[in-house]
Amino acid sequence: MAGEYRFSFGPWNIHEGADPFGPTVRDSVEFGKKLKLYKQLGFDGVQFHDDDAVPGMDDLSPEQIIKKAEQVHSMLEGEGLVAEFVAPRLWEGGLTIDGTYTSNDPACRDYARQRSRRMLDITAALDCKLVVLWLAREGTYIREAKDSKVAVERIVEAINDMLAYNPDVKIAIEPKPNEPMDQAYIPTAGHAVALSYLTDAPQRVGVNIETAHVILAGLDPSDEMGFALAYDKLFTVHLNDQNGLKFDQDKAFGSVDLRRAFNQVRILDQYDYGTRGEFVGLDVKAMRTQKQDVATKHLSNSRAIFLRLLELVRSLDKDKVQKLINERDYEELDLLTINHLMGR
Ligand code: XUL
Ligand code: MN
Repeated sequence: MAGEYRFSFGPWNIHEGADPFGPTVRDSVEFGKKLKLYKQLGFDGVQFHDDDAVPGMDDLSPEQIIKKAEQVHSMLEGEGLVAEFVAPRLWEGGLTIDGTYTSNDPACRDYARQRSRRMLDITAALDCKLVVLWLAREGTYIREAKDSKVAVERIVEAINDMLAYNPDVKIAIEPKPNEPMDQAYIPTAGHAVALSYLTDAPQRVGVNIETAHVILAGLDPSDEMGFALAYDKLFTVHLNDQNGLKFDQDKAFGSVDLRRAFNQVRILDQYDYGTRGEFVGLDVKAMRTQKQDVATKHLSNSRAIFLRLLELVRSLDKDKVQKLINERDYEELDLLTINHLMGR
């Protein structure tokens, strides 16, 4: 069964374990060494932030950026890997404190536009056709700080600029309702899909559904996936897990709520996710307590849980399920599902 789905993660998913209350607890793993781990762990795709590929890109010329990205592309080829997507890391710089595309300061908006174009140069150099936009700082801490109508128009304008600059890419918006902002402008799949129809090329703008982000919005991840699938806009996923409404945890897939994870795998498999080249993307973090030499288990475990759940999805007695739906006996369907998850 493994091999039917291709899996990806980002280099940031192997990390040093710092949190807002304490420093790093593990050594950094050099990028080249991380790449060597992908195949060993069962992964074929690399998710990139622009500066994962080209560190310090703000201090480099466009030509230097492209050259460096081409070198990274050769490294990927050497490992038999492909770049799944590139995302602009727009939330760390001094010019993006008050937002990027929605900043009130035109100089900051201009920086965001230029940086996004460089990100698209990197995408092309990596022979990659997908961009992910997590709109980290496009929101407010207080409602009075920005105009929410203008903010949406500015996001559309920025996306149109990207669509025109690199006509080969599709753009997947990764909705998240909060963190770092109090309120984000594009918090759910519904917002992202609606926004896509304001752009110049709606068919090229879709979504990346992340489990944890959906839970933070108080919604169900498999339903958000179904919504995006109904619009043919589920360009990729960020599977992980989340224990209630708190900070974004990025826990291993299925580690909190197996049934919720089962339903995500179920909707993906039911609608042939992956057959148009989509990756099963993870966005997971190792626990801070994890020691250096075993700090990739969250990745291999998430993949293994997905594949085990896939077996359960496919072995579920579909006739029985349909019969119970026909009879409207959802109590029995509940038990059937739980028993199935418990291996009975
Ligand atoms: C943030 C998040 C990001 C995006 C990529 O919560 O999930 O890592 O996935 O920018
Ligand atoms: Mn993510």
